[in-house]
Amino acid sequence: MKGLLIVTLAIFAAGVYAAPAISSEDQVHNYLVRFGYATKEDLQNRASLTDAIKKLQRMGKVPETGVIDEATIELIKKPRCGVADYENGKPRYNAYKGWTKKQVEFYIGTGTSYLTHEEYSSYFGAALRLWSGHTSGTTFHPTTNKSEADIITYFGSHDHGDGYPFDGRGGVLAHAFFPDDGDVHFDASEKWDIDGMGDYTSFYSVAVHELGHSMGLEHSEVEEAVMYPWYKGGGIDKLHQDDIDGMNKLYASR
Ligand SMILES: [Ca+2]
Ligand SMILES: [Zn+2]
Ligand SMILES: [Zn+2]
Repeated sequence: MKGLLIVTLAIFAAGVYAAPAISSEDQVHNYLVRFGYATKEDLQNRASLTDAIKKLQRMGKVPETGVIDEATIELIKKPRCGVADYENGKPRYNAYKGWTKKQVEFYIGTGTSYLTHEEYSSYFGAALRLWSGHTSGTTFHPTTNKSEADIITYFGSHDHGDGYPFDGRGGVLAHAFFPDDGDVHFDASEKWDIDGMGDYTSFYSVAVHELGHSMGLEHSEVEEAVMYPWYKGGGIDKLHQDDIDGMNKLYASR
C-alpha cells in the first residue's frame, strides 16, 4: 500500500507541475533572454525591456510596437534555429570565426527514422557543398572515425548532453556550434523529410542554415538570407548575397 501511495502522489505532483501555466508575457520574456535580446536585468527595466521587444520585432519583421502584442506572441511560436540572435542584448556580427585548418572532417552520427541513412548523409553533404565554395581552400571530408571528426552531426531529443536541451516538436528545430567546434544537432522530435512537405520540416533547408553556423556565420536580419533565424520552409538551393558577404568576411581575406 505504501508503494501505491507514493506512485499516486508522484502522478499527482507531475500533473500539477508538468504543465505550469506560463503567461504570454513570461514566454516573451524568456524568449528575449534565451535568444540574446535582453539580460534578466533588462527585464526589470521598462526602457530596456521596450528596446529588447523592439529589437525582436525588427528581427522578426513584425510592427515595432515595443509592447507584447498578438504579432509578437505569434512570432515566438514560429519554428526556428536554437542559436541566439544577439549576445546579451548587444549586437553581434554576421561573422564570428572561420575554420583555420585546411581539411575539416565531418562525421554523420545518429539519424532519424524519418530519413534513410543515405538521404541523411547525402543531403548533409549537399548542404555543406553550398558553403564550401566560399571557404577559400578549406575543404570538407566525410570520415567514419568519430574521434578524428571536426564536425559531428546527429539527431537528439530533449536533453542530449550539451546543455542546450531541445523542446519537443515545434519551436527549436536544430542548433549548431561555431568553429572550431562546428557540431550540428537536429531535434529528433520533429517530423523530418527532405523538402518540407505538409507538416514535415525540411532537413535540407535546416541543414543548410545550421552549416552556416558551422562555417562561422551568425544570424542575419536579412529575411531572404539563409542565416535568418526563423524557418522558411523547404526549397533553399542557393545562398543569398548576404550569406556570401558573411563568408567573404570570414574567408576571402586569408
Ligand atoms: Ca523542437
Ligand atoms: Zn541559426
Ligand atoms: Zn545540441
